[in-house]
Amino acid sequence: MDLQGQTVLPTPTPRPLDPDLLAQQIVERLTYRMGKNAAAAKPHDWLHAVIMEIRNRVIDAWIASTKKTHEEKGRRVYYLSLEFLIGRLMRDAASNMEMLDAVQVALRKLGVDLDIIAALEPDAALGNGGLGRLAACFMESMATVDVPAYGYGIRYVNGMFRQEISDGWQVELPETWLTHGNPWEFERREASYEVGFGGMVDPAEGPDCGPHQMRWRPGERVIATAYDTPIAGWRGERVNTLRLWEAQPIDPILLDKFNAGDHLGALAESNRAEALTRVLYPADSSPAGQELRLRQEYFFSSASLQDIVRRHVQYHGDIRTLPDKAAIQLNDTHPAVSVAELMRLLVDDHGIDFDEAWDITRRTFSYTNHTLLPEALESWPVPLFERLLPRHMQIVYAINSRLLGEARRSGQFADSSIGAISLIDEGGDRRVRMGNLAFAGSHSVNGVSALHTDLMKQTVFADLHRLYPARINNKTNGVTFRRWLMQCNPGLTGLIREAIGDGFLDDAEKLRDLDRFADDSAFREKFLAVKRANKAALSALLRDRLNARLDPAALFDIQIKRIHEYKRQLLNIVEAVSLYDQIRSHPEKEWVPRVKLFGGKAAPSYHNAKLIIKLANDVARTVNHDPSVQGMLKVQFVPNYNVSMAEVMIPAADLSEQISTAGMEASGTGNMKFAVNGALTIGTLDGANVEMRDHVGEENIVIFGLTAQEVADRRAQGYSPRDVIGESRELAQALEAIAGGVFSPDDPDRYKGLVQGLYDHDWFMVAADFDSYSAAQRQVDALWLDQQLWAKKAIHNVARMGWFSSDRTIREYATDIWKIL
Ligand code: 26V
Repeated sequence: MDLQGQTVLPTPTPRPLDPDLLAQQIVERLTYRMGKNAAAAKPHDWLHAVIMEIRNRVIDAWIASTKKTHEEKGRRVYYLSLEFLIGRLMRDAASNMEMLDAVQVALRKLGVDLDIIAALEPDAALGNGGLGRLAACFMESMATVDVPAYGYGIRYVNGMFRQEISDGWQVELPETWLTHGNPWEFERREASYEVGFGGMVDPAEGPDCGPHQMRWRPGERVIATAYDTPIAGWRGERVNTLRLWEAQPIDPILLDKFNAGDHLGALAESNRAEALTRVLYPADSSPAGQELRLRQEYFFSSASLQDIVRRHVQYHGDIRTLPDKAAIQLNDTHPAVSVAELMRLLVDDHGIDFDEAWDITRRTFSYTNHTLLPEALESWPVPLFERLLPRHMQIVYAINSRLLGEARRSGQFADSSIGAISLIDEGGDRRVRMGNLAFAGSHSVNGVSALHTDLMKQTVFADLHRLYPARINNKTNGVTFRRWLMQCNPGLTGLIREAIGDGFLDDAEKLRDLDRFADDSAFREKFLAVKRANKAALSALLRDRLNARLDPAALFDIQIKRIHEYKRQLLNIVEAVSLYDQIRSHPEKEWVPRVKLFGGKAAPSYHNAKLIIKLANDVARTVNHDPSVQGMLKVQFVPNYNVSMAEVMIPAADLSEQISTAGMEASGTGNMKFAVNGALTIGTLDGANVEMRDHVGEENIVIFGLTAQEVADRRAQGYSPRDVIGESRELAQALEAIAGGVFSPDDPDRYKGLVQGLYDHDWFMVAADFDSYSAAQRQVDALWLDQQLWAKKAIHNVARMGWFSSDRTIREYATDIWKIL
């Protein structure tokens, strides 16, 4: 008790970081908590024991951060995302808690190799690609720059599928990341909410009920239970919470149904609830099975909004002050139904007048758009939306009538053009446009690179932008340099520290100091040696896993990302085929030895993407078995590309392939990771490549191809790929070889359709950009022959990429959108 008679709880004492003590704690953990004899412990046991010790420190800082957040009573950020592509957490947590060295030494004393046990930790792969990985980088950066933030998402039992390559084809297998338990998560049974679906809506009755107030009686209900994972920022200054929801049946033992003898009914209900959080949806899944996706979106939106509102009322009392205390960021439109859900909570549960609720809602939400691809813009058939969410459908209509009224009053829209603003797409079957709902319900709408933001204003949101010209803003993506430089590339990090000191660890912009070392030949040699060692490490890994033989002296040319036609892996493969052809025709020339690596997953239903994987493997088999190009060209597809594989491949890259059709890649973030690890970029003027060129200097990046404007113009003029192919002998030959079965003798027609698509329409402008790309590749070869010049350019890349730290991005969100820094 203290003097005021209050209970004083002991605060946890800071844990000293003595490797001997740490070793002792790890052994004690193993022995007394896990019941294992250290002498007989398996690597998995060591991993678990080490994570528990790291976790202890994270928890101390977590509790302190939570306390600080409560005391400050300021605004909190809520980052709603259907995807968090985290990868492994152990090294990240240990490094951010500044205990990585101590852990390594402690384990060495115990005869355990940190790298070996670290490799056993499964990737948390709760995302498809860039959007999910950005959410993970943002979580780490928010903790680092001291933003009190909660991430909200779904705890998928099966995250991103595991990709196997069988006879060159992609095979999808379930990823079972929770098999050995997840030591990073804490189940919070006290944080549970009911989420409803379907049923009926009646007017609310009572003396205090407003005209818009309704009573929703869902036909079906499930429980959302929270699982919290602590996310530690750099130097452990702040630890934020990632809260993922699991779906459970409302009555876990379904007593009523069981007692009534309806055992199958009980099972069906519990399966139905649990199915909600069983799998992550692939990025391009077909409309069939879409109902489950909308259920997932509403499930996690509703649970998160209920949690946010409950917390607000508990700490601040008055729900009307929500916008002052909560900033909710919608990561793409997947959580857009949250706009209608908050309206429902305000109007129906809190009895707030509709117009006031609308004002509160818009001041609370902001929305980030991550793609302009028309097929990726979410919309839901009105009948489905209405059946699943009858109350939300009414709210959408009510919002829409206000929105259209505002548009009409502005006098800017003819009756014929006002339809573009509507929340309902009336062309064909009626659909709810989630992008328009997110836009209308937010005070800020941002794109993820300067080019993408401009295109948003000109295309998808042109009309809404006219109505609300101040709403769209740009926040160019970034990546966390802790994971994507310090942890994945300790060799380069050590070299940079030797050269310019430790300042860049806390402020990525300080990497600038490295610029002058580009002219220091001794430094260049060391820089090249680090790259060479990283290439040797990747080669060793791929030799173990795939029996691949790669020469670390060759130029490592890497394209790793989701397989999609707009990303143009096909352009890269066709160019490789052309190069193969040229080497065979001119063996006497001095060719630059190249290793071309590909990695990435295709959505299971995406036919052409899967065919492109097969083509990469077919080309690899042919090229790698041809003695006439031995030592000059090698092609390898790396199966099951994921965050952990990226952490090995990116530090080993000489050349980074960022070759999307201009105007189609919203930003890209792999492009940034490669450049900061000293790869040169070959790329189009698309997404963040444009800004990378501005930062690293145009002499330090290889740009080719049509600009976004030129792509649009060519399409408008009526682009004829057949003519373009006719004029490029190299392209025509490569395409003939592929279509003619040179790489698929077992099935000569396999690629006929794929190649025919290039002749017929070539929507992604592979043919239009081929010659320019091929010339750019020869320019890369020429540069490679001057290793000193190559190193100089690569060093300039590392030195000038500091701006692309996600700390900078998050500071911009915090200042401009969330108004908290
Ligand atoms: C979704 C779909 C669904 C339907 C079929 C085609 C398709 C293609 C792409 C997508 C992805 C949509 C959202 C997304 O992941 N965007 C990515 O977000 C990253 C972070 O901002 C950004 O760097 C990437 O350029 C962008 O593609």
